[in-house]
Amino acid sequence: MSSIKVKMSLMYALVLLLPALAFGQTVNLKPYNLTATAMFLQTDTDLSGDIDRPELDASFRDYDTDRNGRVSRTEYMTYLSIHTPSLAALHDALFDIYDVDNDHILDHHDYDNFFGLMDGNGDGFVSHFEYVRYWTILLQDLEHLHLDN
Ligand SMILES: [Ca+2]
Ligand SMILES: [Ca+2]
Ligand SMILES: [Ca+2]
Ligand SMILES: [Ca+2]
Repeated sequence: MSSIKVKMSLMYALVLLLPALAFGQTVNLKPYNLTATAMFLQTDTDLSGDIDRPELDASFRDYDTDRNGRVSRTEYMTYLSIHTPSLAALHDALFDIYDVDNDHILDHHDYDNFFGLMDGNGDGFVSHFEYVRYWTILLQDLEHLHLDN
């Protein structure tokens, strides 16, 4: 299968996933590699097959409701409690992971650090493989916060 065809079929999977997220129903994030792939495709807006720093920055921009260039915990949680209320505990934990200096605000250096965590080979790009590997482990580690019993 060509990579374009793979991308198209993944886009289809993403479209199927989105309504559940949008309406805040109970969300099953398994299998994690598919969830991570859907997130990757949302972030890789130019479909280049990897995520660069501007794309990572842009992925956080929606949360910045007062447009001051920084994302406070309140902005982040307010935005996500509207879109995915059933995942509040997960999002709260993710904010702590993003917020490396623990000042409750997401800033440029927080994104630098997070990008570095995902960019396994340090070449300045987060490949699909690197992204899915990172997020699959992360979603597994945080399973107790989002998995229905
Ligand atoms: Ca890209
Ligand atoms: Ca802000
Ligand atoms: Ca911070
Ligand atoms: Ca890389």
